Amino acid sequence: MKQYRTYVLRSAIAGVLAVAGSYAVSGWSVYFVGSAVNKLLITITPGPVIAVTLRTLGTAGELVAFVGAILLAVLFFSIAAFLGFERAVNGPENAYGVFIGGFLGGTVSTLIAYSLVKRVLPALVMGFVVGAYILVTQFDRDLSTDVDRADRRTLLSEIAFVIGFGGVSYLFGQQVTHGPSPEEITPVFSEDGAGSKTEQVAEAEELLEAAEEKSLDVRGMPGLVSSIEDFYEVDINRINPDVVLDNWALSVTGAVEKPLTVTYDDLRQGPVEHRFVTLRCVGDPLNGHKMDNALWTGIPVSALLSRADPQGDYVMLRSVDNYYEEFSMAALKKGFLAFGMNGKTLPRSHGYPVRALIPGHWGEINVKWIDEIEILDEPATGYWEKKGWHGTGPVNTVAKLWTINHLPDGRIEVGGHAYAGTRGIQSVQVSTNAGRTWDQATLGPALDAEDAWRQWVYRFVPTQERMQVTVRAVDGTGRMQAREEDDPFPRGASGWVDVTVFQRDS
Ligand SMILES: Nc1nc2c(c(=O)[nH]1)N[C@H]1C(S)=C(S)[C@@H](COP(=O)(O)O)O[C@H]1N2
Ligand SMILES: [Mo]
Repeated sequence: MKQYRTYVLRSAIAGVLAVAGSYAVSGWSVYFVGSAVNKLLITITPGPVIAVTLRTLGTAGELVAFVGAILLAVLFFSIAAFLGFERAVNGPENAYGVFIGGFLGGTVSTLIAYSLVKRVLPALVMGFVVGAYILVTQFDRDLSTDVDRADRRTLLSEIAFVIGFGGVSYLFGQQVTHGPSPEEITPVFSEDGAGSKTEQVAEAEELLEAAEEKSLDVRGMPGLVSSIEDFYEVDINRINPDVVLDNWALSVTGAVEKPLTVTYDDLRQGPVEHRFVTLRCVGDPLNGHKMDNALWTGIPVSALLSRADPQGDYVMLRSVDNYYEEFSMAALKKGFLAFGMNGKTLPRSHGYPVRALIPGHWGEINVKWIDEIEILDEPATGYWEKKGWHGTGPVNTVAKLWTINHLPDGRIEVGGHAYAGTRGIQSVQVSTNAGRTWDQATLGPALDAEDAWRQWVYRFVPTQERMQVTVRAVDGTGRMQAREEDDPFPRGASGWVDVTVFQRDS
């Protein structure tokens, strides 16, 4: 029975090899088995448990879940390998017996892998790794002896092999992960399409240039348009979906007269528009940076809706990452379906191939990787709302203080961005005496857009070593930014941004 321990250890080794092999071919993608198990865990764990874990452990919780998922994946394939070893050891004492063992371990592994990642090639690779390991270790086994010192030495060399294999797989996986992401460098309409389409790119570039010129020239201040790399990102999964266009379509379903499914190419037929749209996450801290603005290229949602003839007052947007958010039909009708960002193809991180943009609402209903627009008769509960958030409505008004400069003439220059969704920004006010008196900040030029932020700047002569600068915005309806302070959870941060500024850089 001493051999039993050897086979448990070898099974564990096979499990590690299988997961490493998966990383080698799939890299850091949804087809990596660790990611698939992670997703499975998220799906079967009750929402409240996830919510509590995330709130108590923060992103560390995500990491714990991810490491747990990888260990669980190793366990799955160890069990498959163990079945194979068991057959190889207890079956006929000849090459045929060994072969049966290898075949069994490999096949079970392939089936498990396929049921998890739903891709043939990565599944076959994992099955092959497990099967081959069983064959190689069992063929030169002296069937008559137990584990002795010599066998222990082979085990050590096998462990060394695992480490080597893991390292090589890691390198391969990194290659797969960090190969050039094609979308980020491809113009939203490439030149080999219909000739007129390059016009779209020219239009986008012109708009971006004009926006650049409108940006305030204040040292260190982010521009009116965020770059693709700097645009904040919030995802429910650690690894973003990697959508293959052949397997993707967008459907309008539910309470509609004419259910509809369109392909990527259909969508891009137009009517194509470019819109500046600002997004802000409901989880963004009062003076945080989960707020950005980009130029998006796409089509109005209404172009699709009119063809489907929807009958309900609510909608659930669904996505390939199992994300779903519900809100009103009225808001959806003004929405936009974007396949381009800043003149480029929409990058994977921001929802390739298509994302929703709903004017004036919190970021969460701007569903990325969208594949279904389900029209509902009755309200329902979205992903974040199940976890206690209320982030499907219009954004709160906010003025951020992001930039502080000490000018050569001794004055202090403060500035930032203000956003109130479709209400727009009427003014930004600054106080340097704890709110006793207020002054108007200078607003930067507005973009030609219904849902975009504004920049502001204010300069003052410091009268004290240390000064408290408070800033607040008034929205386009004349309403003052709410004064009561509140955390982002559950309805978005509120209060006025308050920053202490020192007279001199020290
Ligand atoms: N499919 C999907 N869509 C999603 C999310 C997600 O995790 N999955 N996150 C949402 C949240 S909470 C926000 S704030 C915005 C962020 O968009 P960005 O990552 O492009 O900035 O996307 C929303 N859309
Ligand atoms: Mo968000």
